[in-house]
Amino acid sequence: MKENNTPKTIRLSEYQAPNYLIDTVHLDVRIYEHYTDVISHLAVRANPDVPTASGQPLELVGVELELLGIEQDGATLALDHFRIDGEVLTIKDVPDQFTLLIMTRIHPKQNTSLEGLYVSKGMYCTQCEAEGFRKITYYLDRPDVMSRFTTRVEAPKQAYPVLLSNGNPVERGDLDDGRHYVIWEDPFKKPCYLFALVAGDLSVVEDHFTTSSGRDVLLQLYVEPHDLDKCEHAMDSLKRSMAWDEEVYGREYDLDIYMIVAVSHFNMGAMENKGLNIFNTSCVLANAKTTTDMGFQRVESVIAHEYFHNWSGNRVTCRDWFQLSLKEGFTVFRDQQFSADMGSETVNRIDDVNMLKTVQFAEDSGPMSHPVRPDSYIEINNFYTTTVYEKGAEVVRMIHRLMGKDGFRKGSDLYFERHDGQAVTCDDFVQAMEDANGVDLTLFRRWYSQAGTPHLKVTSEYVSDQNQFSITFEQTTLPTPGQPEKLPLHIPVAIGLLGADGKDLALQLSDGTVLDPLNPVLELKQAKQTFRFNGIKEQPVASVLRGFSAPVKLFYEQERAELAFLMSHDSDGFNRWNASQRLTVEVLLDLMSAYQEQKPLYVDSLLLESFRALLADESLDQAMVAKMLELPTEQFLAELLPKPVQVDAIHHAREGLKRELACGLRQELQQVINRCHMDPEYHYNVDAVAKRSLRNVCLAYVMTLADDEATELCLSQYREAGNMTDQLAAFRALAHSERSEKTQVIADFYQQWSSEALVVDQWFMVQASSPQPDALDNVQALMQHEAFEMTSPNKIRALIGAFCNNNPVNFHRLDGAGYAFLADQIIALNNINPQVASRMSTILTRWANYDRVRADLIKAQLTRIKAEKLSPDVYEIVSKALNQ
Ligand code: B3K
Ligand code: ZN
Repeated sequence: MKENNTPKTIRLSEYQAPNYLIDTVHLDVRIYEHYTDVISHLAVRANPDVPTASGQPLELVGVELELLGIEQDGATLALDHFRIDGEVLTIKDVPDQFTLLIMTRIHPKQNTSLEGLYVSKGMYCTQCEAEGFRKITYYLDRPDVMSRFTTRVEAPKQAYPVLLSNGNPVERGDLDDGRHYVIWEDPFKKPCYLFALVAGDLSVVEDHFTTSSGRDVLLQLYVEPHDLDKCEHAMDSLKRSMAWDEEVYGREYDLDIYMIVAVSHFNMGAMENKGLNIFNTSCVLANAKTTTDMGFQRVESVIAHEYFHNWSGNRVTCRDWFQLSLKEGFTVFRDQQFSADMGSETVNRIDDVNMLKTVQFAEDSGPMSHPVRPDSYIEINNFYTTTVYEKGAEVVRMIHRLMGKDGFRKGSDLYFERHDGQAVTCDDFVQAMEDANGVDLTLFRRWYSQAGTPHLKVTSEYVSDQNQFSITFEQTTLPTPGQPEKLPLHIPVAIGLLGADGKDLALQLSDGTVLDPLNPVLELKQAKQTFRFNGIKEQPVASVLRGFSAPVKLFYEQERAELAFLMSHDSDGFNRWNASQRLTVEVLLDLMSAYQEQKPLYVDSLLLESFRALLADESLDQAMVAKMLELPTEQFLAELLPKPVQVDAIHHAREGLKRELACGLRQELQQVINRCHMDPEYHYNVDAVAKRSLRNVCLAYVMTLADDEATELCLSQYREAGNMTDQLAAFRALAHSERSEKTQVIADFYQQWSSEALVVDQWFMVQASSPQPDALDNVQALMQHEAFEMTSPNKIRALIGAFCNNNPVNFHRLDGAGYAFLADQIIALNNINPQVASRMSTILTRWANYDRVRADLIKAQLTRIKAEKLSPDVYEIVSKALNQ
């Protein structure tokens, strides 16, 4: 663990190009029972682009390494020629060009940080992004140093028959003492964060892909033998991703082999190492029996995401870590486009926007708020955030909207061609878009540097005697840490005006501009702007920010009747759904007031009847109907509604609304359940997924009544389901109820699935998110369960993460027990896995959103954590949380 004596802030403004470059690296990694030796051969030269580089000392970084020896140009380096200060190895008096040989010893089996080289269930694997390579050897661990790597991996053959690294295998052989080796050569130069190595006893599934230019690529998926039946979907997703990137972006794969390895202990979803992706098992393994539809979707999108990085990230990489969104924002956008093309565009958009509004908006209004391109950090791992990823993707999406599909493609072609093999900046990306399209995006660039979610206040007016509809936008962004003043942004607002028949009216501005009927967009560039539409012969209903065309908070008052109208007529699927959400929120606000005033709950019949119509109409997109019926989550409402968050009122209003709707629509819900009957065979396609999601949304409603009939329905679905989507939906509905049958079902589910780690994660998650008052006691008891492991990020997320993130009413208990529980876990995890500990601690950064009592309780826990000896990861989050 790194210690935080004086955690240093790294600043973008202090970026300097490296004094030295490393042209080639040969790594010799020798795995022994108790330690691993790493012998690194480097070809180093002074950076010709830095005039002052020559004669400077060479400074390499290394963490937790035992240095066994160094040679420069073949001669052992005398002790007075180098020194080690903390993490820096400085070598004095180096020539302009020389070789270095560095021998180090590391202890992967003791590495629980899951960064660098570590062991997961007996298998050696690496995670080097962002700065894990320094835990393997001394190096210039920064992304603007790109080198050609060869890697020799050596290990006992019986225990580790599979030895992998980046690129192509060029040599293999047996050695004495039952050891063997393989040499890998990666022809592409890369930064060390893309280095990977695997040694283990793994089974492999193989396939092939022929690229557009006719090259054959061997595809390999390495898993534990027990998981061989869960590889098909990932392999299929990979082939579809490869074909899609050729078709949509003109990007072809460049090596002869593409390997994916599934690892159970992994901090994130997956890692795009060149030619050797390493995946969390949760993002690669899937089959009908063990994986929900949501799990299938996740596998498809993460497989695509990592594959797309081969161009957006690997061939063109980041100059420094402040530019992280250059590869992450762009690649998330690309995987979102891919998922939209594979399934339902609208449903994908709804899910992505929901997540953005719940998680990213919260981050952007708290103490960790930072621009898409941050200005500073203490620990870069803390900046793999939803702002860098998801808001970054929204920024790219806005460019896509402004350039249009073809213009965007011209821009991306130029970007890839111009910067292939380079480490570049977000600015270079925007520049390529500008140059390819002959446009000026100067103002638009502010999206990269300005933090915070813009508020967009909209007012409109219809003047009937002039046939004119005018709409006024006012944008403001609240101050964020380090940025007290905010400037107006360039905001594309997609818009439609609906006539009384529900059809879109033709849009012509008062200056004569006719908006493109296929993509009508207003471009805001000032703090306040009014647009006037002429020739509007009737009072229209405006549909604003269609497709969520910009990541802003929209404030536009519309009557409930208008929302109901949009809900059934808007030609934009996203806004149709959004109208139903807005109407639902209005009704929830009624119920929250009733709860607070202890009055009986009354549900506006407009919502009830709209839902009745949705349930009855089989001609509608059934996936959309399911989405519209899903109530906004408590976390979404906590972010959306005025502060302090009314934790209990939100919970009781939402539960009350579910029950009232279930009561009022019982018959219709039952009819949908009958109509969407369970299929004996599982198929993963748009229609089948839609049908299951609609059935299960209805099942959850019915079970809120928890009567005998509903319970029997759930029990029979639980028993008869032939796939995890249906089984888990029934399991969740029962486990979250007050019915006594649940005890048996919870025990039964574990018994059935105890040998499937990913299903056990679901089992933990369902119990951790139960709204019943015994949830925290159960979570605490489950921490002692045989399947729980404090060294497994998946288990921590499933139990501790699910309780603290997805169970607001229990986590925010007024006695503070939820907060104390989380703080205990953060303190324990700080020593085991700082990255995971730091992720968990972000939950406590939101104290300012809560009432005095809760805020004080959270702050007390933050203070308790801060008194510990902390990793820089946790230190950065906790200190920023306390200093807001
Ligand atoms: N690039 C990796 C994330 C690495 C996280 C380092 N803490 C996965 C991805 O975004 O594809
Ligand atoms: Zn990524």
